[in-house]
Amino acid sequence: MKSFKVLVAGGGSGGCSVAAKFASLLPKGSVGIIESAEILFQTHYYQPMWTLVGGGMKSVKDSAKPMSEVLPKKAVWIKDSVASFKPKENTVSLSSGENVQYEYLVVALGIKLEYNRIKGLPEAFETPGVGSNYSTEYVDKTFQSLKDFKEGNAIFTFPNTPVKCAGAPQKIMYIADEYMRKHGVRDKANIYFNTSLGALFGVKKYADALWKIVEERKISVNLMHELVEVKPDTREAVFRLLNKPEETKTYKYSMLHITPPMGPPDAVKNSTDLCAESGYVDVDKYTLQHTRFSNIFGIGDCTNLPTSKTAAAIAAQGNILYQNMKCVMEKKSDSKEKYDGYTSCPLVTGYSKCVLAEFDYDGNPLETFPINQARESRLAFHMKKDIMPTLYWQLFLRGMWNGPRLTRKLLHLGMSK
Ligand code: FAD
Ligand code: UQ1
Repeated sequence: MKSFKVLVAGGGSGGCSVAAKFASLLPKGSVGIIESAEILFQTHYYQPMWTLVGGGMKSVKDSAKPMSEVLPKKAVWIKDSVASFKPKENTVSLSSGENVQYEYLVVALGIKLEYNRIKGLPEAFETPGVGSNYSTEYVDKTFQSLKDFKEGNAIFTFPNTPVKCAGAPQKIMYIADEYMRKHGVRDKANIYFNTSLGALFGVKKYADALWKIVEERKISVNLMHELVEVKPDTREAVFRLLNKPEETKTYKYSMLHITPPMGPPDAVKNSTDLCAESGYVDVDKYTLQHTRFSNIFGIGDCTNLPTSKTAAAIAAQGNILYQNMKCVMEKKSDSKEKYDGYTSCPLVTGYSKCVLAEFDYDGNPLETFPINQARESRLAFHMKKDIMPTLYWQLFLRGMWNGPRLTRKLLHLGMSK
């Protein structure tokens, strides 16, 4: 049986960046990464770019690099998928039937997209007007639908589950609004944000700013609306009204952008020793250590950390995980490093502007720059579009970006948390 000092399950944002940290610390071959990414294409995607792909500003190709280029060279890539975890035996079972043993395990399997929980999907993606920025398969359809749009309803949805990047479902709506204005069809469009949530955004400071933007741009927000069915033949989308669960409301669409329901990966959900009741990896919200197995840690979208699931959050989590796991490995008393829930969402509001939300577990803003980041800014847009991709590929994935905490402290002359 293969055996590793540190085994990392998943080679996405969290898995790759944490594996890089441990691969630098330990001798060659000590770190194993199980990553199934599309056995044929073996690609790592920079998912935050898909918002820009949906708006025609970048291509899917721009968001991709071969997995072999990004995974740390000193680590061993196990090209298989995790079937289940056996934490009591310190092993992971693979789909091939093999088992892999570990001393320390990091779980970083991301979140699962569940398009098929909506009646009519995924088939409706083959019909005009329906797209989704959450998948490489459907993101080009978003821009195609925008280009084809002539008149009618453009509807943007938000599911009744946790999601990754909770701002992304509305970013594409602001981009679409600007595109339609530029192309002279905005007068003939009704734009709807039909969200399952009871708020436009979880943090008041940014929600207030976004409400002003939707009002200015004449966008209709329908709260507590969950998409349950797409009928491509009649171009209708059916929503369950969550405050009157027996009732549904049907909207005609010319364009429909779908954010799918999401859930924990099967391998986590089915390993009851590993997951919380919600099905996500059960970790301590401050240390990222598993609540029952001291040699297991979790990071990113697959965990039950009560913060907004983003790569920015993972940048901050990565260093906390590394410090705390290293302490356990060296049998030192607990490290003092505690994760404060830092997360960030660059809420792109068009083709040149962005509201840069940054906040902690308590919803307190933790802004990097000494300006009011709830105001739309060109600088934030430039950072999102032109700086973040390089930072992601060159620093973050190599385990060398732990988020903007130090920059924030410097720019606030040490007065910020
Ligand atoms: P992932 O990066 O998804 O990695 C999980 C990995 O596990 C994948 O490589 C997968 O192939 C692998 N895997 C899954 N199951 C198995 C298995 N059984 N066996 C082996 N391997 C498996 N974040 C930001 O910070 N800023 C943004 O602006 C932003 N915008 C976004 C816009 C969009 C449209 C989307 C989709 C996401 C956005 N995000 C943004 C969120 C960010 O991309 C994710 O939160 C982040 O990539 C999650 O990292 P992860 O490691 O948890 O999961
Ligand atoms: C960030 O650290 C990060 O991770 C690499 C992102 O993902 C792409 C982000 O979108 C953002 C906004 C941050 C936070 C960084 C700064 C400088 C605010």
